[in-house]
Amino acid sequence: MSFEIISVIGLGYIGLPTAAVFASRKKKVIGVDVNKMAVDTINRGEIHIIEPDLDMIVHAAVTEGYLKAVTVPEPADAFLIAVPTPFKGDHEPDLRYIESASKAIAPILKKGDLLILESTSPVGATEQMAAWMAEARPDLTFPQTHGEESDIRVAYCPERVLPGHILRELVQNDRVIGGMTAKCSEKAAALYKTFVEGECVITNARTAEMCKLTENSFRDVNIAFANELSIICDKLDINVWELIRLANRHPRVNILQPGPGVGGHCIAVDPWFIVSKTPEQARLIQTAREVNDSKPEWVLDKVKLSVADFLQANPEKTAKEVTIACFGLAFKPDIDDLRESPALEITQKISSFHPGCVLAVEPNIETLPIDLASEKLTLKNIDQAFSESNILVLLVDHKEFKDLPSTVFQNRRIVDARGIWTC
Ligand code: SAJ
Repeated sequence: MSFEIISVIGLGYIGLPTAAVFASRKKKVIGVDVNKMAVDTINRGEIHIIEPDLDMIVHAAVTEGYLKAVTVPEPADAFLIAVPTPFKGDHEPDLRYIESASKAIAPILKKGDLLILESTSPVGATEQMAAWMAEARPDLTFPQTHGEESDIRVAYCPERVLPGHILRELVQNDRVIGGMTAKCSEKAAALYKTFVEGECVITNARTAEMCKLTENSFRDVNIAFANELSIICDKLDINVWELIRLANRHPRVNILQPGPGVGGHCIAVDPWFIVSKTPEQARLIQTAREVNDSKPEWVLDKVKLSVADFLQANPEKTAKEVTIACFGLAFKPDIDDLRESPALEITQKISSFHPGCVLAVEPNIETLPIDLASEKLTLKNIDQAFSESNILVLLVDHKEFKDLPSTVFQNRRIVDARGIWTC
Protein backbone atom coordinates (compact mmCIF):
# COMPACT_ATOMS: atom_id res chain seq x y z
CA MET A 1 0.00 0.00 0.00
CA SER A 2 2.21 2.78 -1.15
CA PHE A 3 1.32 6.42 -1.25
CA GLU A 4 3.34 8.36 -3.81
CA ILE A 5 1.57 11.68 -3.44
CA ILE A 6 -0.29 12.92 -0.36
CA SER A 7 -2.54 15.96 -0.40
CA VAL A 8 -3.47 17.93 2.70
CA ILE A 9 -6.45 20.26 2.34
CA GLY A 10 -6.37 23.17 4.79
CA LEU A 11 -2.93 24.45 5.79
CA GLY A 12 -3.70 25.77 9.27
CA TYR A 13 -2.51 24.71 12.72
CA ILE A 14 -3.09 21.02 11.98
CA GLY A 15 -2.83 20.72 8.19
CA LEU A 16 0.49 22.51 7.75
CA PRO A 17 2.40 20.57 10.44
CA THR A 18 0.88 17.32 9.12
CA ALA A 19 1.90 18.15 5.54
CA ALA A 20 5.40 19.10 6.71
CA VAL A 21 5.84 15.90 8.73
CA PHE A 22 4.85 13.71 5.74
CA ALA A 23 7.28 15.73 3.58
CA SER A 24 10.02 15.27 6.17
CA ARG A 25 9.57 11.50 5.63
CA LYS A 26 10.37 12.12 1.95
CA LYS A 27 6.79 11.88 0.69
CA LYS A 28 5.65 14.20 -2.09
CA VAL A 29 3.07 16.44 -0.45
CA ILE A 30 0.66 18.87 -2.08
CA GLY A 31 -0.81 21.29 0.43
CA VAL A 32 -4.04 23.01 -0.59
CA ASP A 33 -5.50 26.18 0.88
CA VAL A 34 -7.93 28.80 -0.37
CA ASN A 35 -5.80 31.49 1.27
CA LYS A 36 -3.42 32.61 -1.51
CA MET A 37 -1.24 34.52 0.95
CA ALA A 38 -0.70 31.40 3.05
CA VAL A 39 0.09 29.39 -0.09
CA ASP A 40 2.65 31.97 -1.29
CA THR A 41 4.23 32.15 2.16
CA ILE A 42 4.64 28.37 2.32
CA ASN A 43 6.08 28.20 -1.20
CA ARG A 44 8.75 30.70 -0.08
CA GLY A 45 9.64 28.18 2.65
CA GLU A 46 8.08 30.35 5.36
CA ILE A 47 5.05 29.89 7.65
CA HIS A 48 1.98 31.98 8.42
CA ILE A 49 1.22 30.48 11.85
CA ILE A 50 3.24 30.23 15.05
CA GLU A 51 4.39 26.84 16.27
CA PRO A 52 7.84 25.96 17.62
CA ASP A 53 10.23 24.43 15.00
CA LEU A 54 7.58 24.38 12.26
CA ASP A 55 9.41 27.10 10.28
CA MET A 56 12.54 24.92 10.06
CA ILE A 57 10.76 21.81 8.88
CA VAL A 58 8.57 23.65 6.35
CA HIS A 59 11.63 25.46 4.99
CA ALA A 60 13.52 22.17 4.54
CA ALA A 61 10.50 20.41 2.98
CA VAL A 62 9.93 23.18 0.43
CA THR A 63 13.57 23.71 -0.53
CA GLU A 64 14.14 19.95 -0.93
CA GLY A 65 11.09 19.81 -3.21
CA TYR A 66 8.89 17.52 -1.09
CA LEU A 67 6.24 20.10 -0.20
CA LYS A 68 4.44 22.56 -2.40
CA ALA A 69 1.29 24.57 -1.75
CA VAL A 70 -1.50 25.30 -4.24
CA THR A 71 -4.94 26.90 -4.17
CA VAL A 72 -6.62 24.32 -6.45
CA PRO A 73 -6.37 20.58 -5.56
CA GLU A 74 -4.28 18.31 -7.76
CA PRO A 75 -4.45 14.50 -8.11
CA ALA A 76 -2.94 12.48 -5.23
CA ASP A 77 -3.19 8.99 -3.72
CA ALA A 78 -4.44 10.16 -0.33
CA PHE A 79 -6.35 13.30 0.64
CA LEU A 80 -6.46 14.54 4.22
CA ILE A 81 -9.03 17.20 5.00
CA ALA A 82 -8.02 19.47 7.88
CA VAL A 83 -10.28 22.49 7.45
CA PRO A 84 -12.02 24.43 10.25
CA THR A 85 -15.38 23.31 11.65
CA PRO A 86 -16.73 26.33 13.52
CA PHE A 87 -20.22 26.50 14.95
CA LYS A 88 -23.04 28.79 13.89
CA GLY A 89 -24.69 31.34 16.20
CA ASP A 90 -26.90 28.68 17.81
CA HIS A 91 -23.93 26.34 18.49
CA GLU A 92 -24.89 24.14 15.51
CA PRO A 93 -21.76 22.78 13.77
CA ASP A 94 -20.99 24.47 10.48
CA LEU A 95 -19.71 21.91 7.95
CA ARG A 96 -19.47 24.30 5.02
CA TYR A 97 -15.64 24.10 4.81
CA ILE A 98 -15.75 20.29 4.72
CA GLU A 99 -18.41 20.50 2.03
CA SER A 100 -16.43 22.89 -0.15
CA ALA A 101 -13.20 20.86 0.33
CA SER A 102 -15.10 17.69 -0.68
CA LYS A 103 -16.51 19.36 -3.77
CA ALA A 104 -13.06 20.69 -4.72
CA ILE A 105 -11.45 17.23 -4.46
CA ALA A 106 -14.26 15.22 -6.06
CA PRO A 107 -13.37 15.97 -9.71
CA ILE A 108 -9.79 14.64 -9.32
CA LEU A 109 -10.56 11.52 -7.26
CA LYS A 110 -9.55 8.25 -8.90
CA LYS A 111 -10.12 4.57 -8.13
CA GLY A 112 -7.93 3.42 -5.22
CA ASP A 113 -7.68 6.84 -3.53
CA LEU A 114 -7.89 7.25 0.23
CA LEU A 115 -9.94 10.05 1.73
CA ILE A 116 -9.44 11.07 5.35
CA LEU A 117 -11.31 13.61 7.42
CA GLU A 118 -9.18 15.06 10.26
CA SER A 119 -11.25 18.13 11.17
CA THR A 120 -13.02 17.94 14.51
CA SER A 121 -16.55 17.06 13.47
CA PRO A 122 -19.96 16.07 14.80
CA VAL A 123 -20.85 12.38 14.68
CA GLY A 124 -21.93 11.47 11.15
CA ALA A 125 -19.75 14.05 9.35
CA THR A 126 -17.57 11.42 7.65
CA GLU A 127 -20.66 9.69 6.22
CA GLN A 128 -21.90 13.10 5.09
CA MET A 129 -18.56 13.85 3.40
CA ALA A 130 -18.66 10.48 1.61
CA ALA A 131 -22.23 11.23 0.49
CA TRP A 132 -21.17 14.60 -1.00
CA MET A 133 -18.35 12.85 -2.85
CA ALA A 134 -20.63 10.07 -4.14
CA GLU A 135 -23.08 12.64 -5.41
CA ALA A 136 -20.32 14.49 -7.28
CA ARG A 137 -18.76 11.27 -8.65
CA PRO A 138 -21.47 8.74 -9.62
CA ASP A 139 -18.81 6.94 -11.71
CA LEU A 140 -16.91 5.89 -8.56
CA THR A 141 -18.07 3.61 -5.73
CA PHE A 142 -17.91 4.53 -2.04
CA PRO A 143 -17.98 2.48 1.18
CA GLN A 144 -21.50 3.54 2.23
CA THR A 145 -22.92 1.67 -0.76
CA HIS A 146 -20.20 -0.81 -1.78
CA GLY A 147 -18.53 -1.69 1.54
CA GLU A 148 -15.17 -3.43 1.14
CA GLU A 149 -15.54 -3.41 -2.66
CA SER A 150 -15.54 0.38 -2.90
CA ASP A 151 -13.23 2.28 -5.28
CA ILE A 152 -12.56 4.96 -2.67
CA ARG A 153 -11.56 4.29 0.94
CA VAL A 154 -12.84 6.73 3.56
CA ALA A 155 -11.82 7.23 7.21
CA TYR A 156 -12.04 9.67 10.10
CA CYS A 157 -8.72 10.19 11.92
CA PRO A 158 -8.81 13.04 14.43
CA GLU A 159 -5.75 14.98 15.47
CA ARG A 160 -5.21 15.41 19.20
CA VAL A 161 -2.05 17.50 19.36
CA LEU A 162 -1.43 20.26 21.89
CA PRO A 163 -0.64 23.70 20.41
CA GLY A 164 2.97 24.50 21.26
CA HIS A 165 3.94 20.81 21.10
CA ILE A 166 2.36 19.89 17.77
CA LEU A 167 5.40 18.42 16.01
CA ARG A 168 6.30 16.12 18.91
CA GLU A 169 2.71 15.07 19.63
CA LEU A 170 1.91 14.41 15.93
CA VAL A 171 4.61 11.76 15.91
CA GLN A 172 4.37 10.37 19.44
CA ASN A 173 0.63 10.37 20.27
CA ASP A 174 -1.48 7.32 19.58
CA ARG A 175 -3.75 7.86 16.60
CA VAL A 176 -7.41 6.83 16.45
CA ILE A 177 -8.28 5.50 12.98
CA GLY A 178 -11.98 5.24 12.19
CA GLY A 179 -12.55 3.67 8.78
CA MET A 180 -15.98 3.37 7.19
CA THR A 181 -15.00 -0.30 6.68
CA ALA A 182 -12.14 -2.49 7.92
CA LYS A 183 -10.22 -2.03 4.67
CA CYS A 184 -10.63 1.75 4.92
CA SER A 185 -9.11 1.63 8.42
CA GLU A 186 -6.28 -0.60 7.27
CA LYS A 187 -5.36 1.75 4.44
CA ALA A 188 -5.55 4.86 6.66
CA ALA A 189 -3.38 3.20 9.34
CA ALA A 190 -0.79 2.35 6.68
CA LEU A 191 -0.67 6.03 5.70
CA TYR A 192 -0.25 7.33 9.25
CA LYS A 193 2.45 4.77 10.00
CA THR A 194 4.63 6.86 7.64
CA PHE A 195 5.36 9.08 10.65
CA VAL A 196 3.30 8.05 13.71
CA GLU A 197 5.41 6.32 16.35
CA GLY A 198 2.45 5.93 18.72
CA GLU A 199 -0.08 3.16 18.18
CA CYS A 200 -2.62 3.46 15.33
CA VAL A 201 -5.76 2.16 17.05
CA ILE A 202 -8.55 1.04 14.76
CA THR A 203 -12.27 1.68 15.25
CA ASN A 204 -15.19 2.83 13.09
CA ALA A 205 -15.75 6.39 11.80
CA ARG A 206 -18.58 7.33 14.19
CA THR A 207 -16.66 6.16 17.27
CA ALA A 208 -13.56 8.05 16.11
CA GLU A 209 -15.61 11.24 15.64
CA MET A 210 -17.12 10.86 19.10
CA CYS A 211 -13.71 10.02 20.59
CA LYS A 212 -12.25 13.40 19.60
CA LEU A 213 -15.29 15.24 20.98
CA THR A 214 -15.16 13.16 24.16
CA GLU A 215 -11.50 14.01 24.85
CA ASN A 216 -12.11 17.75 24.70
CA SER A 217 -15.45 17.54 26.54
CA PHE A 218 -13.77 15.53 29.30
CA ARG A 219 -11.25 18.34 29.75
CA ASP A 220 -13.95 21.02 29.56
CA VAL A 221 -16.07 19.32 32.22
CA ASN A 222 -13.03 18.94 34.48
CA ILE A 223 -12.02 22.58 34.06
CA ALA A 224 -15.64 23.59 34.77
CA PHE A 225 -15.49 21.62 38.02
CA ALA A 226 -12.37 23.59 39.02
CA ASN A 227 -13.97 26.89 37.95
CA GLU A 228 -17.14 26.14 39.89
CA LEU A 229 -15.08 25.27 42.97
CA SER A 230 -13.33 28.65 42.71
CA ILE A 231 -16.69 30.44 42.79
CA ILE A 232 -17.96 28.33 45.71
CA CYS A 233 -14.74 28.86 47.66
CA ASP A 234 -14.88 32.59 47.10
CA LYS A 235 -18.32 32.64 48.75
CA LEU A 236 -17.11 30.50 51.64
CA ASP A 237 -13.84 32.42 52.12
CA ILE A 238 -11.65 29.42 51.35
CA ASN A 239 -8.47 29.58 49.25
CA VAL A 240 -9.38 27.36 46.28
CA TRP A 241 -5.76 26.79 45.22
CA GLU A 242 -4.85 25.43 48.62
CA LEU A 243 -8.05 23.37 48.65
CA ILE A 244 -7.22 21.77 45.28
CA ARG A 245 -3.63 21.04 46.34
CA LEU A 246 -4.97 19.28 49.43
CA ALA A 247 -7.72 17.35 47.63
CA ASN A 248 -5.25 16.23 44.96
CA ARG A 249 -3.25 14.43 47.63
CA HIS A 250 -6.00 11.81 47.55
CA PRO A 251 -4.68 9.01 45.31
CA ARG A 252 -7.78 9.03 43.08
CA VAL A 253 -8.44 12.79 42.89
CA ASN A 254 -6.85 15.01 40.25
CA ILE A 255 -8.63 18.37 39.99
CA LEU A 256 -7.54 20.78 37.25
CA GLN A 257 -6.87 24.48 37.79
CA PRO A 258 -9.48 27.26 37.83
CA GLY A 259 -8.84 30.20 35.54
CA PRO A 260 -10.53 33.18 33.88
CA GLY A 261 -12.43 30.88 31.48
CA VAL A 262 -11.65 28.38 28.74
CA GLY A 263 -10.09 29.64 25.53
CA GLY A 264 -8.61 28.29 22.33
CA HIS A 265 -10.35 26.88 19.30
CA CYS A 266 -11.10 23.37 20.53
CA ILE A 267 -12.20 22.88 24.11
CA ALA A 268 -14.67 25.77 24.08
CA VAL A 269 -16.17 24.57 20.77
CA ASP A 270 -16.13 20.77 20.52
CA PRO A 271 -18.50 19.96 23.42
CA TRP A 272 -21.22 21.90 21.57
CA PHE A 273 -20.98 19.31 18.76
CA ILE A 274 -22.20 16.70 21.25
CA VAL A 275 -24.81 19.01 22.79
CA SER A 276 -26.27 19.97 19.42
CA LYS A 277 -26.75 16.29 18.43
CA THR A 278 -28.14 15.10 21.75
CA PRO A 279 -29.38 18.14 23.71
CA GLU A 280 -31.66 16.10 26.00
CA GLN A 281 -28.90 13.75 27.05
CA ALA A 282 -25.81 16.00 27.14
CA ARG A 283 -26.84 17.90 30.28
CA LEU A 284 -23.55 17.82 32.16
CA ILE A 285 -21.54 18.70 29.04
CA GLN A 286 -23.78 21.70 28.32
CA THR A 287 -23.66 22.93 31.92
CA ALA A 288 -19.85 22.69 31.89
CA ARG A 289 -19.77 24.91 28.80
CA GLU A 290 -22.01 27.42 30.52
CA VAL A 291 -19.93 27.42 33.72
CA ASN A 292 -16.70 27.99 31.76
CA ASP A 293 -18.23 30.63 29.50
CA SER A 294 -19.52 32.58 32.48
CA LYS A 295 -16.14 32.77 34.22
CA PRO A 296 -14.85 35.94 32.44
CA GLU A 297 -17.88 37.89 33.72
CA TRP A 298 -17.18 36.64 37.24
CA VAL A 299 -13.59 37.90 36.99
CA LEU A 300 -14.86 41.25 35.66
CA ASP A 301 -17.14 41.58 38.69
CA LYS A 302 -14.10 41.00 40.93
CA VAL A 303 -12.23 43.77 39.11
CA LYS A 304 -15.19 46.16 39.53
CA LEU A 305 -15.32 45.33 43.26
CA SER A 306 -11.60 45.95 43.56
CA VAL A 307 -11.94 49.37 41.91
CA ALA A 308 -14.83 50.27 44.27
CA ASP A 309 -12.77 49.09 47.22
CA PHE A 310 -9.79 51.18 46.11
CA LEU A 311 -11.94 54.29 45.72
CA GLN A 312 -13.43 53.79 49.16
CA ALA A 313 -9.94 53.58 50.66
CA ASN A 314 -8.77 56.61 48.62
CA PRO A 315 -11.72 59.03 48.60
CA GLU A 316 -9.62 61.83 47.09
CA LYS A 317 -9.32 59.81 43.85
CA THR A 318 -11.79 59.38 41.00
CA ALA A 319 -12.21 56.21 38.92
CA LYS A 320 -10.46 57.99 36.04
CA GLU A 321 -7.33 58.20 38.18
CA VAL A 322 -7.27 54.45 38.86
CA THR A 323 -4.93 52.47 36.60
CA ILE A 324 -5.54 48.75 36.11
CA ALA A 325 -2.80 46.41 34.83
CA CYS A 326 -3.86 43.13 33.17
CA PHE A 327 -1.21 40.43 33.16
CA GLY A 328 -1.51 38.06 30.20
CA LEU A 329 -3.59 38.19 27.02
CA ALA A 330 -2.93 34.75 25.47
CA PHE A 331 -5.45 31.91 25.77
CA LYS A 332 -3.04 29.85 27.86
CA PRO A 333 0.43 30.10 29.40
CA ASP A 334 3.66 30.59 27.46
CA ILE A 335 2.20 31.00 23.99
CA ASP A 336 1.48 34.10 21.90
CA ASP A 337 -1.90 32.93 20.59
CA LEU A 338 -4.56 35.52 21.46
CA ARG A 339 -7.43 33.90 19.54
CA GLU A 340 -10.54 33.00 21.59
CA SER A 341 -8.74 34.14 24.72
CA PRO A 342 -10.76 34.87 27.87
CA ALA A 343 -7.83 37.01 29.11
CA LEU A 344 -8.10 39.18 26.02
CA GLU A 345 -11.89 39.39 26.38
CA ILE A 346 -11.56 40.48 30.03
CA THR A 347 -8.89 43.09 29.23
CA GLN A 348 -11.00 44.52 26.40
CA LYS A 349 -14.07 44.69 28.60
CA ILE A 350 -12.15 46.37 31.44
CA SER A 351 -10.87 48.99 29.03
CA SER A 352 -14.40 49.64 27.77
CA PHE A 353 -16.10 50.05 31.18
CA HIS A 354 -13.24 51.58 33.18
CA PRO A 355 -12.72 55.33 32.70
CA GLY A 356 -9.03 55.20 33.74
CA CYS A 357 -5.98 53.71 31.99
CA VAL A 358 -5.60 49.98 31.38
CA LEU A 359 -2.13 48.49 30.93
CA ALA A 360 -1.74 45.12 29.22
CA VAL A 361 1.34 43.00 29.93
CA GLU A 362 1.94 40.17 27.46
CA PRO A 363 5.60 39.10 27.30
CA ASN A 364 4.94 36.90 24.24
CA ILE A 365 3.95 39.70 21.86
CA GLU A 366 5.75 42.84 20.65
CA THR A 367 2.72 45.01 19.88
CA LEU A 368 -0.98 44.98 20.66
CA PRO A 369 -3.26 43.92 17.79
CA ILE A 370 -4.47 47.05 15.98
CA ASP A 371 -8.12 46.61 16.97
CA LEU A 372 -7.13 46.47 20.64
CA ALA A 373 -4.70 49.36 21.09
CA SER A 374 -6.23 52.66 22.15
CA GLU A 375 -5.31 55.72 24.15
CA LYS A 376 -6.68 54.00 27.23
CA LEU A 377 -5.17 50.54 26.62
CA THR A 378 -1.43 50.21 26.12
CA LEU A 379 1.13 47.39 26.18
CA LYS A 380 3.67 47.68 29.00
CA ASN A 381 6.44 45.57 30.45
CA ILE A 382 6.16 44.00 33.91
CA ASP A 383 8.11 46.73 35.76
CA GLN A 384 6.18 49.57 34.15
CA ALA A 385 2.86 47.89 34.93
CA PHE A 386 3.82 47.37 38.58
CA SER A 387 4.96 50.94 39.05
CA GLU A 388 2.16 52.66 37.11
CA SER A 389 -0.92 50.73 38.26
CA ASN A 390 -3.18 50.67 41.31
CA ILE A 391 -4.84 47.30 40.65
CA LEU A 392 -3.13 44.16 39.29
CA VAL A 393 -5.27 41.62 37.42
CA LEU A 394 -3.48 38.30 36.83
CA LEU A 395 -5.09 36.46 33.91
CA VAL A 396 -2.50 34.05 32.45
CA ASP A 397 0.11 32.06 34.38
CA HIS A 398 3.02 32.84 32.03
CA LYS A 399 6.39 31.80 33.42
CA GLU A 400 7.54 35.47 33.58
CA PHE A 401 4.72 36.18 36.04
CA LYS A 402 5.25 33.02 38.09
CA ASP A 403 8.94 33.86 38.53
CA LEU A 404 8.31 37.23 40.23
CA PRO A 405 9.48 37.36 43.88
CA SER A 406 6.58 37.42 46.35
CA THR A 407 7.88 40.71 47.84
CA VAL A 408 6.62 42.64 44.79
CA PHE A 409 3.00 41.79 45.64
CA GLN A 410 3.14 43.03 49.22
CA ASN A 411 0.44 45.62 49.94
CA ARG A 412 -0.80 45.44 46.34
CA ARG A 413 -4.44 45.18 45.33
CA ILE A 414 -4.66 41.99 43.26
CA VAL A 415 -7.37 40.10 41.36
CA ASP A 416 -5.68 36.75 40.72
CA ALA A 417 -7.62 34.52 38.30
CA ARG A 418 -4.84 31.92 38.20
CA GLY A 419 -3.82 31.64 41.83
CA ILE A 420 -0.11 32.25 41.29
CA TRP A 421 0.21 35.51 43.23
CA THR A 422 -2.27 34.94 46.00
CA CYS A 423 -2.08 31.21 46.69
N1 SAJ B 1 -7.34 25.52 31.21
C1 SAJ B 1 -7.74 25.87 32.50
N2 SAJ B 1 -7.38 25.04 33.53
C2 SAJ B 1 -6.66 23.91 33.33
C3 SAJ B 1 -6.28 23.55 32.02
C4 SAJ B 1 -6.64 24.38 30.97
O1 SAJ B 1 -8.38 26.90 32.74
O2 SAJ B 1 -6.37 23.23 34.32
C5 SAJ B 1 -7.71 26.41 30.09
C6 SAJ B 1 -6.48 27.00 29.37
O3 SAJ B 1 -6.01 28.13 30.04
C7 SAJ B 1 -7.06 27.33 28.01
C8 SAJ B 1 -8.08 26.20 27.79
O4 SAJ B 1 -8.33 25.65 29.08
O5 SAJ B 1 -7.73 28.58 28.02
C9 SAJ B 1 -7.65 25.12 26.83
O6 SAJ B 1 -6.27 24.80 27.04
P1 SAJ B 1 -5.71 23.30 27.02
O7 SAJ B 1 -4.25 23.35 27.28
O8 SAJ B 1 -6.51 22.46 27.94
O9 SAJ B 1 -6.07 22.76 25.57
P2 SAJ B 1 -5.83 23.25 24.03
O10 SAJ B 1 -7.08 23.95 23.59
O11 SAJ B 1 -4.54 23.98 23.86
O12 SAJ B 1 -5.70 21.83 23.29
C10 SAJ B 1 -6.72 20.84 23.47
C11 SAJ B 1 -6.05 19.50 23.85
N3 SAJ B 1 -7.08 18.56 24.28
C12 SAJ B 1 -6.98 17.88 25.46
O13 SAJ B 1 -6.08 18.06 26.25
C13 SAJ B 1 -8.07 16.89 25.72
C14 SAJ B 1 -5.28 18.95 22.65
O14 SAJ B 1 -4.76 17.66 22.94
C15 SAJ B 1 -6.22 18.86 21.42
O15 SAJ B 1 -5.53 18.36 20.28
C16 SAJ B 1 -6.69 20.27 21.12
O16 SAJ B 1 -7.46 20.73 22.25
C17 SAJ B 1 -7.53 20.20 19.86
O17 SAJ B 1 -7.01 20.58 18.79
O18 SAJ B 1 -8.66 19.70 19.90
